[in-house]
Amino acid sequence: MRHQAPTSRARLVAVRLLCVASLAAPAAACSSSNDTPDAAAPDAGPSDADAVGCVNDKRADTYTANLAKAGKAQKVNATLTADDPAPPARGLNHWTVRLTDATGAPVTGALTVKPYMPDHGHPSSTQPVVTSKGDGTYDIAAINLFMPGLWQVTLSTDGPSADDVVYSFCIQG
Ligand SMILES: [Cu+2]
Repeated sequence: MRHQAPTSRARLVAVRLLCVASLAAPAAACSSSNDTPDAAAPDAGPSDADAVGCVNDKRADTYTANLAKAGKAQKVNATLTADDPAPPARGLNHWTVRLTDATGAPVTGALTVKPYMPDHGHPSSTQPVVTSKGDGTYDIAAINLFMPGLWQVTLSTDGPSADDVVYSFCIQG
């Protein structure tokens, strides 16, 4: 039995719906689908789900298609226009992002992508391969989210639009 705080139910339901939609995903990637969000017991602390899946972690973004994030410096806005698998999952992920500056113009400069697990204090084992399309979109291949837990994928631009955009996802086992 896993106990969910009421405020986490919407996210859990979203996760379950996404899992249902991802019929090709391994069953292990959808381990939360057997949870019982209507459990009546109060949430007295970290739950089983927190320990194994970070599904209640408020640092994690709630996944949607075309998920938009603003940079820390408010100089860049990012949209995750495509991601395979969707939502991001354990293993190799392939993203397309679109970057615009504060005026809405496309950002076309160099982009560095760094996956990192803040709770474990380590980066990914390999560097993603970033290709600028020259129109504000970037192809980001081989984002290796190799273990379950919270991952932060930081997109760093340089030049006049230097900024860091952080996507955070709870990756299931
Ligand atoms: Cu780790």
